[in-house]
Amino acid sequence: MKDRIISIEAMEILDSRGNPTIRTRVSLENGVCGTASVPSGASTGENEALELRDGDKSRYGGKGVLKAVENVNREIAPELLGMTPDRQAEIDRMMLKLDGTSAKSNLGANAILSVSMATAATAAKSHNVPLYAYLGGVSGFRLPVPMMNIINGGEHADNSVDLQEFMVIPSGAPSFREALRYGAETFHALKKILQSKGYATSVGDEGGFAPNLKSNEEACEVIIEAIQAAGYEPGKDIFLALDAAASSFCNQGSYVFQKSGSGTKNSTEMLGFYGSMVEKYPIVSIEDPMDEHDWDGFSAITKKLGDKIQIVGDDLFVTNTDFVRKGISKKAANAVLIKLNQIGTVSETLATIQLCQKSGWNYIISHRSGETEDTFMADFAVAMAGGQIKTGSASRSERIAKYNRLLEIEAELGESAIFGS
Ligand code: 2PG
Ligand code: MG
Repeated sequence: MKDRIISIEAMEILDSRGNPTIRTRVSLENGVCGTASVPSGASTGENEALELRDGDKSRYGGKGVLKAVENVNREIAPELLGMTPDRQAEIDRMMLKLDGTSAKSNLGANAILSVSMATAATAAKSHNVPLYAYLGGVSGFRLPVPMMNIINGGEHADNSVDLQEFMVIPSGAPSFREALRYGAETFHALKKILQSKGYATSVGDEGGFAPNLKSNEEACEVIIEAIQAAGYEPGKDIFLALDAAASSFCNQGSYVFQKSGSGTKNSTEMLGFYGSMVEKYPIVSIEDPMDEHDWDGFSAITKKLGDKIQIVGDDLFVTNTDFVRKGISKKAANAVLIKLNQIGTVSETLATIQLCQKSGWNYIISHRSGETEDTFMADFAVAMAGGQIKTGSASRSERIAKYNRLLEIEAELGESAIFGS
């Protein structure tokens, strides 16, 4: 057979923050090859699969990934040579077995995921179909609504904003292409508004502005102003979403709004804070409103707001079926943020998505704050048909690459494309 894997080669590349990450190429006997690059988070959940770094301070401050590269080239590759790349489940299972730990701490989740994704990309090419069609089959035609993070705070920006992400969701648009335009026009209007108020318009890790605003409320206010200035109606054409990433400002059960200097809140006070934000602004989704250990806080906010808005677990669930199952039984959220590198294989990510589908929960395919030009996740979002993607603002090429790929897919699907959830 000519579609057997003849080589798997990894290399160290840089991500959008200038930190090392891993890219792997899978090559077949028939000349087809596919590559994939792995992203990296900053506000990571404690239970994420292990991202293997060299720890050698003389290179990249210890962040090199040469061990992970070697694990692909010397440990994983020899096991998989001769297989066909469309045996995704088997290939992923073999890597899990070879690693032998629940956190993928022997080989590194970055090493394993790079092979897992590159395998899928190569299989699609070998079958001569686009990646979204290979992964999604006949259901791969739903374009996601973009959740565009236009104000960055928390660990993603050096400013006075505590909450990590303020996003716009242009779900009133008729198509992905139009939604992207609504979002990009709002982003440009926001720039002018921030300039007129004397704020900086430099951008954070995900391409959103990172001004030194006076409060979290002011972030929503300026976004509402920008939506209107761009000619859209907040709460009809464009909605708001937050990712608090609350684990990043929680200290021993207290939520410390240190960056803005606006004091400390307990879980109940946080509930009041979100309640009033949702009353004041057209917020339709809040991610990680509480610390990842605060399961009761998550259940309380879901009870209070879960029938009106989406409550998303990111650090809480780390794309892991064990934690999502716990969340379902505790009614701790109603949606899951999906990040391939939190769990480390395509197959396990699919299992988490299938659990969401079975349980009637929403799911959002997400980038990481450290990204590359790889567009796997754009195809993956269309294939998984969940109708939502979170991949940053309307700037920085590593974010735009995903949006441009979605534009391409929408054009290719033509009238078969369906937009949104
Ligand atoms: C998040 C992500 C992506 P990071 O918290 O949702 O926006 O950030 O990759 O830093 O975990
Ligand atoms: Mg998050």
